[in-house]
Amino acid sequence: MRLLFYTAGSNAESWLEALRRVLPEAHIDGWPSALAGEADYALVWKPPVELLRALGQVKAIFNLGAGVDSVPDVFALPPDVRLVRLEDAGMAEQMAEYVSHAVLRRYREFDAYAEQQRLSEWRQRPRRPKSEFIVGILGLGVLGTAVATALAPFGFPLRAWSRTHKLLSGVATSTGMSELDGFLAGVRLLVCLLPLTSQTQGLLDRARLSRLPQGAYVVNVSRGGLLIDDDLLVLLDNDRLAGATLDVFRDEPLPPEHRFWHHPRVTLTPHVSAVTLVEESVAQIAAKIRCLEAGRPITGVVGREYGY
Ligand code: NDP
Ligand code: OXD
Repeated sequence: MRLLFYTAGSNAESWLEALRRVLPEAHIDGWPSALAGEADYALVWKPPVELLRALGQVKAIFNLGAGVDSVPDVFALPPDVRLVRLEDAGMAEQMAEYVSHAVLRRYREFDAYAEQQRLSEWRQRPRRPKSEFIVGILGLGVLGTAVATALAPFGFPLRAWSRTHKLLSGVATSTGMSELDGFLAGVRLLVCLLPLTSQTQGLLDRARLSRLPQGAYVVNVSRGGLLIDDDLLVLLDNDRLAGATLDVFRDEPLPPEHRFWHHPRVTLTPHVSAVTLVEESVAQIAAKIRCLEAGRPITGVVGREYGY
């Protein structure tokens, strides 16, 4: 079996070492390779379009991440080639940690207490009614579900929005564009866990963000392209929104001149809310390759018509 491997990241050696250990029978070529056309499987992160064009009859292309938006021109891949994404692979727990922290920080007003400490001010703030602190999750897939499940024991009212109808105990669900405005109304903390697709690109613009109540918070942990940066900044500047926690950006690394860096209402992290774990990911991909070789179906195949 021949694998073609490529990552735009800096840890190619860790991937290759893990792959050789888990799939000792495989012959692994790194891109660029004259043998790309003979590969049975391609394992890629942010591949150049030339790599995809060089592939022959691959049985599957494995994306080394959950989001496939960095695979150029997904729609141009031959329709019979499966594009497979990572499903959880250790990211759900990380995402649950990150978002729980963001929610508890805002609800329990830890920033206000930090400021009080700076001023040596001993003052107990009144407890805010939890029933009014509605957390809304855009995207109730693998990661959105993990976040909702982690938040449920705290007792926040939870809402989630997805493309197709979903049922999750303790979560009020809604579906599709016609229900989006109703979903946003009343959400005090909005978590974005949608994939970046032609349907979701720029979804969080000024009009949609303005549906959130005065003083709401935004947490974007999926892709920067979902959010219109300038629209968010206007709403933060004019006190309409109280704060944003951003892990993902249109341009990464975030350019030094971007206003997000120093905005008092923005907290940012460098795309670390859920990092790809090499061992877990390689184990998942190897298990799927074994299924395919045995003629069994696999999950995580990207639906080309929706782009995720
Ligand atoms: P899933 O595919 O499991 O879930 C995606 C969810 O979004 C589903 O609920 C889906 O609806 C919903 N959705 C997709 N398109 C639309 C639409 N047009 N309208 C409404 N809902 C929509 O993905 P994951 O949960 O695994 O990952 C989500 C994203 O998180 C990834 O695409 C990636 O961009 C990002 N990510 C970020 C990381 C980071 O470190 N910051 C790490 C890992 C992932 P339905 O359920 O109906 O299909
Ligand atoms: C992913 C990511 O999509 O790391 O997996 O952002």
